[in-house]
Amino acid sequence: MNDPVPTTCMRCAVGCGHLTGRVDSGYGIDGVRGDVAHPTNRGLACSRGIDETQNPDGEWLTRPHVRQEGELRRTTWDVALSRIVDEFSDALDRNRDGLAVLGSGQQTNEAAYALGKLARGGFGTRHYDANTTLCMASAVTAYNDAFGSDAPPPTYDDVEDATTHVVWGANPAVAHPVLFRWIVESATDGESRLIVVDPVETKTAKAGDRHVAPEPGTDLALARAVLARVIERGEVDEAFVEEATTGFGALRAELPDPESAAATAGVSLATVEALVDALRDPTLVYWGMGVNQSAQGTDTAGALIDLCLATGNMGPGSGPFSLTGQANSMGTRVCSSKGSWPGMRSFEDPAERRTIAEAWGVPVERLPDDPGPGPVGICEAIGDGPVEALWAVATNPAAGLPDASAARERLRETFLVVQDAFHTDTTELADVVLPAATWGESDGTAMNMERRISRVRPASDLAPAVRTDLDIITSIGEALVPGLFPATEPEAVFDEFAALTAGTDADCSGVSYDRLREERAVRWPAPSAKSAGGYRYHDDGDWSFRTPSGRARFSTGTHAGVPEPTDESYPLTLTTGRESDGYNTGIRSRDGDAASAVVARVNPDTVERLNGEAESAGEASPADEGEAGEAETGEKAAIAADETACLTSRRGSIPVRVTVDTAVPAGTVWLPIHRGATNELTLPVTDPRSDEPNYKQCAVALEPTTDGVAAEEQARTKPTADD
Ligand SMILES: Nc1nc2c(c(=O)[nH]1)N[C@H]1C(S)=C(S)[C@@H](COP(=O)(O)OP(=O)(O)OC[C@H]3O[C@@H](n4cnc5c(=O)[nH]c(N)nc54)[C@H](O)[C@@H]3O)O[C@H]1N2
Ligand SMILES: Nc1nc2c(c(=O)[nH]1)N[C@H]1C(S)=C(S)[C@@H](COP(=O)(O)OP(=O)(O)OC[C@H]3O[C@@H](n4cnc5c(=O)[nH]c(N)nc54)[C@H](O)[C@@H]3O)O[C@H]1N2
Ligand code: SF4
Ligand SMILES: [Mo]
Repeated sequence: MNDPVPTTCMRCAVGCGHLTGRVDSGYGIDGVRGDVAHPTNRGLACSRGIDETQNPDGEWLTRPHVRQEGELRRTTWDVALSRIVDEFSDALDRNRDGLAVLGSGQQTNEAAYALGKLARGGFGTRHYDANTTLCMASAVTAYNDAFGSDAPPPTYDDVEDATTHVVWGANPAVAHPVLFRWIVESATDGESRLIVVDPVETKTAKAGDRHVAPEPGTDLALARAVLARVIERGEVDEAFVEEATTGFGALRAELPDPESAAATAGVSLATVEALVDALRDPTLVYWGMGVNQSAQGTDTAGALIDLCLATGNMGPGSGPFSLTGQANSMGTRVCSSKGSWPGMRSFEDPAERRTIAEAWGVPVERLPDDPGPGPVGICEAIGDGPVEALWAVATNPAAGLPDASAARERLRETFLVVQDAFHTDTTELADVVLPAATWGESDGTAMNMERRISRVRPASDLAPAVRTDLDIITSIGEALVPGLFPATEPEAVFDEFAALTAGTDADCSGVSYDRLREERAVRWPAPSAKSAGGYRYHDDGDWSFRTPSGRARFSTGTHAGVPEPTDESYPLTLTTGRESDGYNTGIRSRDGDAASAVVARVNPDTVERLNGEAESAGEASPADEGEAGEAETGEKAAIAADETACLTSRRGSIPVRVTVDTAVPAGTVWLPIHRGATNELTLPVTDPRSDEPNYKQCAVALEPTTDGVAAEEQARTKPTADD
């Protein structure tokens, strides 16, 4: 590898430092490996992080396109940008909220900051959000509720010191491999242990000492059962609760009895006892999408924080540690003006709004005073609200949003600008497509899940018609809001952002590109050029949370049931998750299999039960009611391993290839999220506190077909309304 460039992996929020090789001539990168000098990973890296960075699948965008006479046609940047400027200014003239913007945790801080500045300070729209709301918003809301500030208190340094590791609704063996290695190393040390809470027996669960398998969507009941037993057994850390928290009495009064809550979760009391036992040792509670992506995601994340607070599992070697997903999802939280102003300043606080407006040189009335309805709500505001134009940057909502067919219909209705590095499900619907630089081509910074800022550096020149996100955003900004971007170079934009965070909880003002060159990565809060953050809220042995009382707050959420329970017509629960070799909507990892059916993992008992029921129903299996139920031979259709079947929810119907797998519990169907078809089935219900969708449970029916063609046909003809 000649002259390797130190950079940060942009595939997940572990935030490993990589060294990227330059090609001798032309564009592209030549080899990627872990950076031994990087303080986060010390040379470690995972194979997918490397493969997908150096050799992504996907069809690159190389030129701007505009839609003419119904077709996307190649064009010049001048034509594309002037079309955008005309349409955006028309939309803004009618209603500031008529222009919607969607950003991403896959942009650099510099691009995310600039996009937020333009959306909120330049356009003044409420309808701005990012794909990070599909991901981390419930954790963010729960942290703010509990601590008066976002982001996990612990850091990676605490992993080594923990004795109990509880991984709840996350599969880091697949999603965060390098972190998972540290967790396993710590959990196999002496008396240490790894407990995994997941309905599915995942790779992470298989590696654990105990697998707790609740019924899908009952985590809040389980967490409350554990807390109720902590109290009954006298395991509360009274001194910590007394000194550093509020609201324990109110929570206690709301707690269910442990037996009934455990029964709701489908978990034995012995399992609850084992969790109580384990929490007596220094414990890190990690969680992921199995918790956040729920209509009660905020309450469930809050209940995990409550468990840590009540058992005194706060402080080095312990605490609530949400596993951030996308590489720069944390950066989006700190700098993008999505749910809080830069530096995590409160959105609703008029004084903070004035500070930001002054710094940006815009009238304070232009800045919205609420952060808007989230990506699902923004999409619904096309048609049902004022949204006339939508600009999607580094996100693929046509595949990533729940109830994706309905979302696609709406996206078709609006003037849609898509800024991406690859052709996606969303570029297909776009009116203007802008080819952007991606991993290995951009300059800037990213923040990992433990608050560490690290440089992202290009190892390749840009292809001739490709431009960086920051360049595109500031160009559109300059045309529509002249003077908004006095600085357009990444380093100057970083400095502008960092200065705005001075004195805030997420103080990055002591971080500069020069410092990052020296140290590779620095954790915030870093108020001076020498300081860097560690465990939060715990200074010199005293607790100081960012709430008005200075104490952490318990929450009171109780389990309310899943939003779409199973019933006779839709008797199974669909859940969705990640695979090792797939990435989100699969744009960089779909290996030409778009035409094949999505693989659905199903327990063999489920298959047997469905076939048995169909047979004993005598007259017909459910599919026979459709047109393609019976083979021409007249044989009764049945669901079978490695055969195609039809998976239907109230939103839609797709062909799937059935894989029989005992890791998936009976009554559940598991689909990977990496294919566009998956979200045709999912439910657009969101957590009212965080706006995060309930991606992890909805009711579905699995029905046999006779062959793949029949399944396609059946999927298309199946009535999708609630019939
Ligand atoms: N290989 C790979 N790595 C990735 C990504 C990727 O796409 N591929 N994406 C990145 C991103 S953006 C993110 S957000 C992270 C996500 O990382 P994770 O949160 O680990 O991802 P998921 O697989 O979506 O969900 C985690 C687990 O939740 C479980 N689950 C489902 N329903 C329930 C439930 O009701 N209760 C409980 N307790 N668990 C449940 C699923 O079975 C699954 O194992 O991964 C990041 N890393
Ligand atoms: N059913 C179900 N749905 C889910 C989830 C689930 O668990 N289940 N998980 C949700 C989660 S956690 C997430 S994070 C979302 C992700 O949802 P999306 O944002 O819709 O999906 P991604 O595939 O991450 O899309 C990111 C896009 O950014 C582009 N890109 C990458 N780098 C750059 C860059 O530097 N510049 C530009 N302009 N473009 C770039 C990629 O090519 C890709 O098209 O999906 C959500 N959807
Ligand atoms: S663990 Fe995450 S950040 Fe590290 S190399 Fe793998 S994908 Fe990249
Ligand atoms: Mo995510």
